[in-house]
Amino acid sequence: IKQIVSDVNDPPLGQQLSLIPYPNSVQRLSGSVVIHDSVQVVVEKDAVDRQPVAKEASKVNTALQALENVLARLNLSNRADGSTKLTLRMVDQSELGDEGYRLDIKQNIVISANTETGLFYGIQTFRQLLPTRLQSSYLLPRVHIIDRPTFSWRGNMLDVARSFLPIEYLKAHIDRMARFKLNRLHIHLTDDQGWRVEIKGYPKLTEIGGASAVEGGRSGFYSQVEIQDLVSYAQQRHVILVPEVDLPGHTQAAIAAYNQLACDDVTNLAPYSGVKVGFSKLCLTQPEVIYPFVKDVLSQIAVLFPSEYIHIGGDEIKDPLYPEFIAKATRMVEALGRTAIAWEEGSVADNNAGVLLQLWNDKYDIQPALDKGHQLILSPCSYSYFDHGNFAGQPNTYDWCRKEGVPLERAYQLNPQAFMQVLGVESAMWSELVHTNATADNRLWPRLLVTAELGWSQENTRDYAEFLGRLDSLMPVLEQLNIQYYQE
Ligand code: TNX
Repeated sequence: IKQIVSDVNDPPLGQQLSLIPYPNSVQRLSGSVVIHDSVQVVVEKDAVDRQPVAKEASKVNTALQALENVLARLNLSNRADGSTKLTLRMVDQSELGDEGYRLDIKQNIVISANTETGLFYGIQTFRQLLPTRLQSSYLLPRVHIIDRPTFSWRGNMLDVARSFLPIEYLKAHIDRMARFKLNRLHIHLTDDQGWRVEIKGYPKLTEIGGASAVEGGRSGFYSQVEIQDLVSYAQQRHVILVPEVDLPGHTQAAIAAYNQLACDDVTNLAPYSGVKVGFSKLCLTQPEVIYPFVKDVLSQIAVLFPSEYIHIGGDEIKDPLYPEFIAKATRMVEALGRTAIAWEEGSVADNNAGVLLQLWNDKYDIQPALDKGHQLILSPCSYSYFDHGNFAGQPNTYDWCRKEGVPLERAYQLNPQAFMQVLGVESAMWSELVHTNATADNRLWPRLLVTAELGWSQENTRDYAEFLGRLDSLMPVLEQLNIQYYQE
């Protein structure tokens, strides 16, 4: 009994439940509910017609799968005579939005949502209320939770160009993100040091561009088949993959593969493995050479990544024709039926207001972009750059943006609600100095839980001391996910 009681996520009333991100509204009732060895899972169509409808199951597939996974890991069977009834209920309640849910734990358990995504997130919350270890029965606190995200964009960027990350790592990462309701994985696919995605008709991009990496980093590339597989893996976990092809700068890997993409007077055509930025560019005075290339690449990227967004980069380059290039590239993306994203520098171009701008430099003047009506993705480096140290002077980290690094508490101090026209938040892990899976884990976790909370939770539920307490209780979840997180 003692064992069971000590493991239950049921802190004293008045203290927050151990949940990250913290829900909008948590109403706790006294007492708890016990789940014995089995539950009875029921899928219902809506609040009016409370008949179990088997055919509706097809609409909640990913949620059901997630739930079955939770139950299986705890050795709970799903049986028609299960002692606790667990209902997934599709409802029509506008206050829950596209991703929100309601979780009621009383005698029985009901998760309601308007969408499959909402049900999926309700299950993630339910899961955090359960222990990770096997027990003979499970105690749950009695609660009513009503929850929906503050921001639609709750993202993380991985730079696979400087140093490659294997597809298995990306899959594990998607699983880890989904557990904390993160929903955008931005993959920085190309840069000076490598080109990581197969493009038909341009075999040298991956033969040559895929074979290089930053010194000490990993080379490699994803085939189109692998990307398709990854996309469906992410879809099942309600994560949207956001591909970035960094243009027109940060293109040495493409130039090393196809020399004609550089201007004729450029003599440095070799693959690059250093860490400098801002030295390479497509030859903007040769539109007849570069635009067909850009169009081919973006068109194939659009087919490979069916999601709404394509990121065209646009950072760190000086060229008089830069604004024109960005305007053209964002319109190409729009012609493909997608929303274009550019790093903040892209605001100088004559873009449509629908282009999203990703803010990265804390000191950037965003007013002109706001005036033009652009929505922002917030990645201000002094809070959100996870290639910076977990502490000042951490080996193999950058500190150009903030010499004290980006400790957990600093990351938590970003207040996205203080900005206008914000779509959401995204932390970025550049990989000039991140060459192994273990190092990636160390840079990403637990800081990514901050991103999850900033993107989801309301300002009035956020409290760093409480967050630390919740984090402490959720450490077994990080262990269960085999995360080699940074430990103070
Ligand atoms: C700046 S932020 C870059 C990257 C580097 C990063 C290192 C941005 C859009 N560009 O190319 O990897 O700093 O922290």
